[in-house]
Parts: sequence; structure tokens; C-alpha cells
Amino acid sequence: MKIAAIEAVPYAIPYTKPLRFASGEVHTAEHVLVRVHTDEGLTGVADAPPRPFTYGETQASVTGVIERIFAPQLTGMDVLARERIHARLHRTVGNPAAKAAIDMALWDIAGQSLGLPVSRLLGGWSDSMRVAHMLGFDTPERMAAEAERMRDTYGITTFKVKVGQRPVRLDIEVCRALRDALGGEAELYVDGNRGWTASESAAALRELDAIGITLAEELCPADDVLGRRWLVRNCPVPFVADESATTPAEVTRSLLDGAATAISIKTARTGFTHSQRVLFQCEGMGAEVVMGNQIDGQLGTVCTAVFGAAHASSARRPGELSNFLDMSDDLLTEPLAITDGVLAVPDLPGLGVAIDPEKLHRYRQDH
Ligand code: MUC
Ligand code: MG
Repeated sequence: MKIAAIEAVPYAIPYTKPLRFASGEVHTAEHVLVRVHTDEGLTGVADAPPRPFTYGETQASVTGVIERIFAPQLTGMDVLARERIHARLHRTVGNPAAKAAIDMALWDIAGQSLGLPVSRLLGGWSDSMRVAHMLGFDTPERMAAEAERMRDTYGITTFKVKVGQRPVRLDIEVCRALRDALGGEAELYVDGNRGWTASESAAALRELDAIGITLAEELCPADDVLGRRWLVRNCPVPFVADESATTPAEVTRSLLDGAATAISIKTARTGFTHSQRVLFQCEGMGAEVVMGNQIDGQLGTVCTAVFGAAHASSARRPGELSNFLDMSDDLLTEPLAITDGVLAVPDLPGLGVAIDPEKLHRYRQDH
């Protein structure tokens, strides 16, 4: 079966509530729906969420690189020749979300053609994932109220708190308010998106440790090499690399250099093929992973859950799978549901999802 065409459809869906964090903010999901068509009539889908503040990609760059470079280079190739396909993609540097979406759409096709869910093809560990919710910057009162609503409505008890504000006290007050509102049982961890220096991070960690956190992510820039290494060595909890370790090679360097002791895996940037490489490297090196969120919609969230549920080590911790709840609408025909803090992976061939043509027509921006 051969790749017949690759489509990149830009679309925009507003958030009901913008997400704010130390490196940026997102008001509208300006994503690209990637569809790979085969000569046997199958179509694989995946989502590319451009994050200019993290990878430099934009909606226009994702559609441009797919239409002008990747589609001409891949058309006619065997759908299952993943190594060859990745060798072609690798000729172009960067563009992680565009490459990842093509990779995941190809896995969707492989699953459909075999009549099997992709999650089973990847590893078949579980059919669901526990969910962690990511809380963007707001007042302590509003963030605590959002966390309580997530717990009461969806059964979510793990929260990733965006930090990295100045003064540091602002975030400490938020974490205290969350602990007071949620009690000792709730799991809290923090993500600074490189907002602090190493010394600010150290001051924050002393107070956060007393409040009780389980992970600290990208508190200061990895490029502050010695400060970051010192911070990681002295950190009381695993220190997660996210945007500083976005390829298998960066992950190796980050762990060997002491720039992190745990890794955030985001299928939105490493697809399924390279996410597996990252995961297996982490297993080999004894580093924990967390299934991260690139402010995904429902299609991106399904991909994270499909991958996370597939392996013991990626399913161990709750995955960041709930921020689609803040979108005003979505493209899937069957909306995802979080019940008792758990998201089920669709038990259908491929990714197990379908795009609603009317919704795509309503939100697409290329007509
Ligand atoms: C995260 O974990 O950092 C914010 C920016 C991005 O690319 O992903 C989010 C969440
Ligand atoms: Mg992060």
C-alpha cells in the first residue's frame, strides 16, 4: 500500500479559557489537521499543534513544509516503510509537529489495514490512562476552584501547576491554595517553562517541597548549563525535561549531562515512532517519563493516550490528557469522555477516531 497524497488542513477553534504559562499563552487552537491518503482508499489522520514559543513552528510553516517538502518526498512510498519515510523526513531539520503528525497518521493507516487499534500494535499494555490536569496561570482562588471542579466533575486528582512567575511567591501562594483546597491525597507537580533562574528555582523548591510536589519540570533554562545541573542535582524530586529534550538525541544528552532526571514525552512532537525511541531510552537509563500535553485538542489527546496506554512505563503516571476540555468545540465525531479520572483508548482499528466533516468545514481556514 502506497502513500497517494498528504493533506494539511489549517483550522482554528477558540478556547473558552486561554491557557497562560511562563513561555506564552494560547487563546485559539490554530492547528493543522494532517490526512494521509493511500492508493487503497484508506486515510490516516493526526493533529499538528504549532507552538511558535517552543519549536518555532506556525500554522503556515506546518502547512508549507508538508505541502512543499514532505508530501512530494513521501508520495508513492510504501506506507509501512517507516524507516525509509523517517530517513526522508530527517533530511529537513526541525518541524517536529509536522513530522510527528505524518508519522501518527501512517500508524493510523497501519492499524486500520490490520483491523487493530494502534495502542495494541505499539505495546498493548492497557486500554486506558489515568488523567492529570494542567492548570495555567490565574489567581490562587480561581486555580483552586478549577482544580476542585476537575476533581468533582471528572474524578481527576493529579494536577500539573504552571509556575515560573516573578516574584516566586505568586506561585507558592497558588500551590498552597491548591494543597489547602484538595487535601493531602491530591498529587501536585509543577512546570516552570524556563521562567526562573536556577537560584529562583532553588528558593521555590524549598517551599514547594514542604507543600508536597512529585515532579519539577523545566524550572530554569537548560542552556544555563551549570546552574541547571546544580539545580537538578539538588532537586528533591525528579526533574523533568520537556521543551529542552524534544528528540531522542536531546533526551540522551539531557540525561547524561545531568540536565534532567525524567522526561516528558509528547506524541505531538515525536509521533509514535520517535516517542517509542525516547521511551525505550528512558527505560534503559532508568529515567521516569510523563505523557505530556502540547495543549492538544481531542485528536492529539487520543494520540497521547494511545501511546501512553500501550506501555507499562508510559502508563505508570497519569498522562496530561484533559486540556481539550477548555476548547469551545472539536473535530471528532465522538467526543472523548473522562470518567473517574480515566480516559479510555478507543477500541477500534487504527486510532479509532473519525473527523466530523461539517465541523471541519466550519473551522477550516483554507476556503
Ligand atoms: C507544557 O508542558 O509545557 C506549554 C507549552 C507547550 O508547548 O506545551 C505546554 C505544556
Ligand atoms: Mg512542560
